[in-house]
Amino acid sequence: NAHGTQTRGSLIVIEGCDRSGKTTQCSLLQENLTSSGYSVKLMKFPDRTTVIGQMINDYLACKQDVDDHAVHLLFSANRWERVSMMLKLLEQGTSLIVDRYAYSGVCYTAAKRGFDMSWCKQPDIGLPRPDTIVYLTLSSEAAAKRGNYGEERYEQTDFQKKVADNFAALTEDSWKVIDADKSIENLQAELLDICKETIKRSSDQPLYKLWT
Ligand code: FDM
Repeated sequence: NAHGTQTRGSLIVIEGCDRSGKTTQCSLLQENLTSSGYSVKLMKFPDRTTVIGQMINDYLACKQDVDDHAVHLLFSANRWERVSMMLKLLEQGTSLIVDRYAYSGVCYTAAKRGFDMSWCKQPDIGLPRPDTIVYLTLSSEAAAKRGNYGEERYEQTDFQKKVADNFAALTEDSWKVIDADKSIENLQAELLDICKETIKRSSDQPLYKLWT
């Protein structure tokens, strides 16, 4: 900045249901921001590379059954085990583009019978609060045109509808809700603008804690 002091990076989260194009868009954001000279790191939750992430992966691949409460806590623990690294990077001025976060955690578990949003939020209270949350929406018709769901747990139409309803209920005013039913290039251009604006706006702002 103008005073030559180190400014922090931004925490930017991209959320959405399966097949909204999140992962493609996140990789493009990393490429485009990096080539424009920004310091950016891509992260994704669940992070399947850790021991906890391996347990989550086996659960999602239906290789292992885990109690619904326990797996919810594993997803949350998988975020907490990355917090110190995230804070360090942000402090060093690197912005993080995060593919799914606690909002997926809440919306997916709360789509199960017997779970409510308030219980689901508890273990993620206090995580670093994103500077921007983008929520990619896709109508069920537009989603159907993108082909079949994969083989993983949760990849069924009825369940995805409940997840989408939960996202709609969780959305706060500050969320940027974007219709993903457009070309990869047009969607990317919109997201790039949002990221650049966020990095500019939040560099001298404090980093808050989630749901506090
Ligand atoms: N998912 C993801 C959850 O159920 N809870 C969470 O906290 C997170 C981060 O895991 F169905 C679900 C969402 C999705 C599945 O995600 C795997 P990816 O993005 O397809 O790897």
